Amino acid sequence: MTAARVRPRDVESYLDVAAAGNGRTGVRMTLDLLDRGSTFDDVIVNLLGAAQHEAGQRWMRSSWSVVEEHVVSGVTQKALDALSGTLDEEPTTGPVVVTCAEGDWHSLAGQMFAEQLRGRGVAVVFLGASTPARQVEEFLSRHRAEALAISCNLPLFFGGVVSLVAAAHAHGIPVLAGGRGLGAGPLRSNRLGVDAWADGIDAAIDVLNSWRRDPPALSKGGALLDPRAIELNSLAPELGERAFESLELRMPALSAYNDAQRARTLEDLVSMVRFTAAARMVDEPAVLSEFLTWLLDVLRPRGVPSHAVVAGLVALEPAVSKVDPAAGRLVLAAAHAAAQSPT
Ligand code: B12
Repeated sequence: MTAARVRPRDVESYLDVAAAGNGRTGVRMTLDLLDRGSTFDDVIVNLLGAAQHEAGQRWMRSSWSVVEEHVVSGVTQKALDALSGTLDEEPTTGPVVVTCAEGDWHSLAGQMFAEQLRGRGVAVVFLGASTPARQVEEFLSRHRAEALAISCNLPLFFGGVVSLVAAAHAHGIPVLAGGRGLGAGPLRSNRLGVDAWADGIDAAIDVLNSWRRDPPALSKGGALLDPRAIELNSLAPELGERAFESLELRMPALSAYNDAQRARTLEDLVSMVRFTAAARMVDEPAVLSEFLTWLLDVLRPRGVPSHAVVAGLVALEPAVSKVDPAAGRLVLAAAHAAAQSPT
């Protein structure tokens, strides 16, 4: 039998059954691919991961609602658990504790990585979604761990990553981090005090093996984030509301918005402040510009023009500058860039 790699049409078929809520068939399709010779990693990344990614794209294009995304994620959870149940070899290394930073509810990404580790013979304790650092520290004080692996899926949780690093270092445990929130290179992780960043399972296994031979020197405590960035993050709801009020004076169209539209606009303003704070925490403007590119892509199919985003940024700038002048400059630069984007 020749080993079958997961193909794009497998992802399409999986999404059809998963979106219909057909968990049993979704699980069977997943296990069949494994039986036909696809590797464990291939099924996790190229079937389940690709399906989850496509669910996000369909939600973004407004062709699916949150309902379909939730239904597909539920089936993926079952499929992932079933895959995990096929592993019968005793682990040979570890344990590694895998967790999501506080606030981050994208447990599936963390669990996919956790199962990939198990598939490579590493004993894993997966703590799940959003875990407060103090409780992780308490757990690490009672359980031996070779490393703490953090899954960070949005830059909004950088503060949580820093607290987790401090929690692990307090017990002499090195920290590995990954996930889409940390970007495509080690820069963000380095600035957050993480000991190593990895883009996937192969690099992660290399790091863990090298730490076993040569344990890394650990810093005491976590990274020192700019206190103005931390303050900006905690003031985000207040600054968003202030900008909303000034936006109402400048954009008469806002008075015709219904309650739901007003709430979403306020939410977007608060997110703009939070992503600005995250960009400042790692000193990387791309954190804000990537968020704004994503926001424009989300709002376009929902009929919100790019000049509304520009107006939001302009309304935010004075209040943001008062807390953190460097962040104010980031917001202005982002407004100029957003003004060039297609409406
Ligand atoms: C399902 C989902 C949710 C579910 C999560 C359910 C769950 N139990 O996980 C729920 C409904 C909770 C959710 C909520 C939100 N979500 Co969401 N979500 C998704 C979706 C569709 C799939 C996520 C997923 O299953 N990932 C699993 C796989 C696909 O992730 P992966 O990154 O490929 O994982 C691999 C690697 O990253 C790596 N890895 C992961 N962790 C680690 C760790 C280490 C150490 C290493 C080495 C590697 C590693 O290994 C994994 C396996 O190979 C994504 C779309 C996407 N493209 O990811 C959006 C997405 C991430 N969400 C998004 C958003 C906006 C949100 C919300 C803010 C929405 C809202 N307004 O409420 C909230 C935030 C909630 C929170 N506080 O966390 C956006 C983020 C946009 C951005 N700016 O970056 C996305 C991209 C959707 C989109 N296309 O717009 N979401």
